[in-house]
Amino acid sequence: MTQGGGDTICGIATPPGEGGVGIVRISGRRAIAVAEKIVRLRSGRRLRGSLSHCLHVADMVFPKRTAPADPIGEPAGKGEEDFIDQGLVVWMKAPRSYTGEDVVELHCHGSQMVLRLLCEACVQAGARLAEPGEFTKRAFLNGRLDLSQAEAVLETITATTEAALRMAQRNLRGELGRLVNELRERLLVLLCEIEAGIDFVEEDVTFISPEQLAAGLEDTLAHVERLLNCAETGRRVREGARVVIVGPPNVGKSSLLNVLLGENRAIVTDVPGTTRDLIEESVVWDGLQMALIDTAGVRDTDDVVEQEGIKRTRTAIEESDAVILVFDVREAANVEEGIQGVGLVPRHQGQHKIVVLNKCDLVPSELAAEAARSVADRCGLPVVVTSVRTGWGLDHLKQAIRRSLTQDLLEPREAVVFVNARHRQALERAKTALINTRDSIRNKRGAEVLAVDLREAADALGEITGAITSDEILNRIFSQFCVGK
Ligand SMILES: Nc1nc2c(ncn2[C@@H]2O[C@H](COP(=O)(O)OP(=O)(O)OP(=O)(O)O)[C@@H](O)[C@H]2O)c(=O)[nH]1
Ligand SMILES: [Mg+2]
Repeated sequence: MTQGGGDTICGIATPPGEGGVGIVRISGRRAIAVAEKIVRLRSGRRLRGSLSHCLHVADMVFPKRTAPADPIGEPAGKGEEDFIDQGLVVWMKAPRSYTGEDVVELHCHGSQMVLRLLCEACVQAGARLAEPGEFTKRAFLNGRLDLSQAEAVLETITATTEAALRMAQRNLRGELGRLVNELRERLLVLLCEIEAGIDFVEEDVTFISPEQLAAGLEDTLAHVERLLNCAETGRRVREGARVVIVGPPNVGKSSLLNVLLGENRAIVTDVPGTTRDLIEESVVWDGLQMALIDTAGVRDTDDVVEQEGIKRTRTAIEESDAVILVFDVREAANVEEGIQGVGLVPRHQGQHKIVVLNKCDLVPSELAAEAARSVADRCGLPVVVTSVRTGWGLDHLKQAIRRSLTQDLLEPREAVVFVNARHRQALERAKTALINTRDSIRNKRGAEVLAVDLREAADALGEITGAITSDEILNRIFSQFCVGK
């Protein structure tokens, strides 16, 4: 499988700029031969004769350089080697390497000049400069990674929050690939049964009953839908979720924003209608990024500025991933009215909503607890009792927000894989094809028709892992990588 006919490639694996260490990577059938022209192990051994997967101290030199060698010293004598740097060298024998080919890494000082010269030396020694993502592409082509894992390499490199990183690493470990493969295998088994049925139609043998087929389809469809839900979580985690704080005037929305941000961002007064405009700030909680948005309290008003503020509140609600509905606990009886006042339907699915009953310091605790129970029963929404003044309930609220946005992403027991836009498209196609198959069974269409749709669903799933792929898909994915990856 490995060491195919392709060229031997080289590239700088570390980021541009100065650093402690810089790494040039070489991969391909001739990687060791190329490196042997450049590295001189201090042990005096040849690279090939030294241990694989171990670091060796080495000088790195130009194999042969024709141009005037040393601009500040003596010109190099005939056959004399130009010293580039000293460092460490590791070689990894195929197939136990990132790409599945022979790989050599030259660890030198983190200087762009040294790294450039080393690449130049590699090219002189017979390698060519790698294209973006070419190392990872080779890893995929050699079966070291499936396509979802290759994408997870990029997602890992570009993750900016802990939650994004964890999700990327689940995919890197192959979880998405495993889930998708299981579904695809199941569809292929069903397809086999149906196709066998087609072949033996004359002999009147039934291979799979329509009921069995329908049950298999339903189950697969449910899994595909679950993965599609992960896409939404994935987007929120990568881009940061939008959480909007709404409610009637003077209930403590701006106070809540300030305490959640840990800074006095919004003006707080006891005058109802203090906040007029949207106030947006981003925070990272436990590795999860989100934008918190404070809004103007919603009420009937003749004030044109306030009316505009309320209009903006409504737009912010429409664009949000989660809504925190804040009320004064003493007004708990009017919560439903208040929810309708901001234009929300309590039991409407899709957007996450949390009711906050604030200012609980102003009422006896049993009363607050009773109010929370009653609101939860009536509205069917999670309710958190808080006092921004004393800090009561704020940790609980943070947890509730986090949970609603991530479906427990940060708890390992409820694994959420990262479904990116490409996976989502493929899953949508699979879903449509599965629904078509289901309709065909219900309408008693022929096995040939079923087979076409099932095949389409299996192929769509195959695109996620790269079991089914095209140059176009591969180019699109790997061109997003940097050169040394
Ligand atoms: N006792 C008590 N007072 C609070 C609490 N939270 C906020 N307040 C007070 O309530 C008043 C209104 O607070 P804000 O945060 O400005 O309320 P708001 O909902 O943003 O009001 P608008 O911007 O006018 O819609 C201020 O005097 C706060 O100090 C709380 O938990 N307990
Ligand atoms: Mg306010």
